[in-house]
Amino acid sequence: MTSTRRLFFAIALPDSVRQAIIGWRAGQFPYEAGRPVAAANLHITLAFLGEVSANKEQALRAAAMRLQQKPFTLALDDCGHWPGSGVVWLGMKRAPRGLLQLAQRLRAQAARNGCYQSPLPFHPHVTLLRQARQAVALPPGAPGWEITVDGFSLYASLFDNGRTRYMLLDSWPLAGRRDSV
Ligand code: 2AM
Repeated sequence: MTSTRRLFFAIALPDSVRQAIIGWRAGQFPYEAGRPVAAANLHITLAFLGEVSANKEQALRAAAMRLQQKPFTLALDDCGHWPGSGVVWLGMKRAPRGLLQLAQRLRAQAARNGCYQSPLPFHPHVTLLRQARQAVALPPGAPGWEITVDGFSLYASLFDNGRTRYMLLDSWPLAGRRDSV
């Protein structure tokens, strides 16, 4: 039997932004609203790959290395709730083209390599709370933290001691002059 691991491509958030987000979150949502995602786990998923074999992982890494795209900026200025999946999220009122392009390319490569890709539209977000199945009073927006995205990463999702942990496996830079939001 070949071993697999649960992988996804994502954008890491700078430590300062993650700290600012958890401070803001603590003031916005009551304890009972949902289970807060640990600061270390805050990220924006670009492509979820599912359970991937070592061979397939190699092919996906090679594709990631070949990908050419300029850096871009994004602003986390929106907040919402998906009661069905129990997720309270931070997102963008207007996702930059660079972000949509990067996700689209990674998702196309993933599909080509046999990783199932959801037909639902891509909605880039940072998951803030899980198990939020009841109505949640949402703030009208979010502070609009601005992030320059000059790379993307491959993570493994691990479950140990009853906790989900994301392990950074590799990162690739985006090169060239930055696109504006
Ligand atoms: P979520 O935060 O909205 O739940 C690791 O699990 C990352 O992959 C998370 O960002 C998670 O999104 C995302 N993810 C997990 N399962 C997924 C799926 N079936 N389709 C798309 N994204 C998924």
